[in-house]
Parts: sequence; C-alpha cells; structure tokens
Amino acid sequence: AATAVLLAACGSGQVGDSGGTSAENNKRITLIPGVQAEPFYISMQCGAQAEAQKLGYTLDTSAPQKFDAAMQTEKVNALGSNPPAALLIAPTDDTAMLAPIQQVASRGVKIIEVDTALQDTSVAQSSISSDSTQGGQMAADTLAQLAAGKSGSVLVLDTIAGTSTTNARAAGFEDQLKKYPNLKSAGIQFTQNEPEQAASKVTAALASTPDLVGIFATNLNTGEGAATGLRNAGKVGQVNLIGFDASPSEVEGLRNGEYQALIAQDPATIGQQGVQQAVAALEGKPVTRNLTAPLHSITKDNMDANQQYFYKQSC
Ligand code: T6T
Repeated sequence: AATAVLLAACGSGQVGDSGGTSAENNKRITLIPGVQAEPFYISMQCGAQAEAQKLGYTLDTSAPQKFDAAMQTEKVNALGSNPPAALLIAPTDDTAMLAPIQQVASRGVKIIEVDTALQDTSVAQSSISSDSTQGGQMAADTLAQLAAGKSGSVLVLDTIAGTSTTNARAAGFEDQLKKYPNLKSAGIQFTQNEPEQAASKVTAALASTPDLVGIFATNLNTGEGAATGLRNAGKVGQVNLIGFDASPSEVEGLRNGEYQALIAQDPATIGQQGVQQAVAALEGKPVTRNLTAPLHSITKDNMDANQQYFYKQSC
C-alpha cells in the first residue's frame, strides 16, 4: 500500500496492479506468445515492439515456459485487474484458451490474435496469420516436385490437436497430396510440439514404412526433431524433409542438406500488423478482421536471396 501511495503521488491518475497510471495503461499493449525463447515468436516480438514504439505505445511480453494452454492461461490470468489496453495473443489451443481470453476481453481489453486463433471468432477484434492451408499445399507441391514422379509414402508431423495453424497446414498438405497419385499419405502424427517426440515418430515410421519418400514437418519443432530422426537413421537426403518456419537451426539444416525446402513465415510482419490493428481498435479507427501474412518457399538454391525471411534470436 505504501508503494501505491508513493506512486500515486508522483503520477497523474490511478495506480493499478502493474504500477502504471491509467494514462500509461491506455498506451500499454501486452504480447502473450505461444512459448518463450522461440525464434518465430522472438521475430514476432521484434516486429511488434518496433511498431509500438513508432506509434507511441509500449509493448511488454509475457511468455509461457512451454507451448501449453494451462501455462498460457496463467499468463493471461496474471494480467490481473489492471490489464493493458490491448492484448496480442497467440492462443495455444483453439478452444481451451477461449474462457481466459474472454475474461480479459470483458474488462474492455482489445484482443488481437497473432498467428494462432480461437475457433470462436467473436472475441478478437482482428486476427493476423499466415495462410496455413496454403502453406500445407505449398509443401505438398514442393515435395511432389522433389519426388519427380517417384512413388512412395509421405508422413506428416503435426504438433498438438487444437493448434489452429499446424492443424490447418497438415490438412492443407493432405488435401493437396491427393493430386499426386504417386505419393501416398502415411498419416498425420502428433508430437506435442516436442522435437524429441518428432524424432521418435520418424524413427518408427522409417521402420514401419520402407517406401517413405518424404516428411512434412508442420513447424520448427517438428522439423528439428525430424532432422534428428533422419540423422540418427543415416537417412538424411534419402527421405525428403519439407519444414515449416525458418529458425537458425532449420536454415543451417537446409544449407547442409537435412531439409530440401522450408516454408518460411513472416512473423515480424504478423507482430507489426498486430500492433497496427490494436492501435486502430484503441483509437476508434477502422480495424481489419482478418489479415494474411505472406509465406515464402525456400530451397538451398534460393536461400541466399531470401535471408530476410530467416528468423531472429534477438531484436
Ligand atoms: O510455426 C510457428 C507458429 O506459426 C505455430 O503456430 C506454432 O509453432 C511455431 O511457433 C513454430 O514453432
């Protein structure tokens, strides 16, 4: 209480849980990404931070330790009774995150979904994401080109049921694969977004599916795990690996032949547009309900010309 009195004396307005005055809180945006210390979300944060600064807002980030709805719920609940003016959030589960986000929205906070989204479209003012279905289709087309008419089975590594983005990538891939009669689906495996699980699913698939010609890993964790699985089995380059994202480790893997292609997103633009939409909502300007960020198919041949799409580990 003593601290609150002191701060109130210095500032011009009410002091809340986070110690900010109401004037400061009106300019405060919080980003809750899917998980901490991951290049995709770090790049998103960099784009968001730069845009917030440009528009005269502050952006703080509160990231769960793991890609887990319960841990992310704790971060949402910790916004407390003095939340920011707007929340940029990547819901880790398209239904389990509904109630906690709704709770924050009920306090007047503008909700902007970045990357992943809730199934319920009534809560967020705006959603910014890559076109995940199209990303999956791009991966299938790329794989078909690499297979060059060779027949065989193809495995898809997804993350967790309820992750809107990777689930749509897997579905888009499976649909598009039907256009290539030489390529047969070996099914979709969930990995809980853990590289270790992705590696063991690949080990098991190599044993059970001798005609495996390709793997589509729907995000950077599944990709990094798949590369490990192929390395362990001495199958690097024999089974085509198409990854999603462009983390430093995936980029290195593309250069050294572990991956044959990466479908890179533009997380910095997602973050930047997220802040722009939040500010528009806060300032009563027109808001766009859905925005699609670009995707880029990167191979070893064109990777040097596409370095601007590689994800960052710090801003
Ligand atoms: O692929 C991204 C993101 O788009 C997805 O929703 C979850 O996984 C990543 O963060 C990469 O690990």
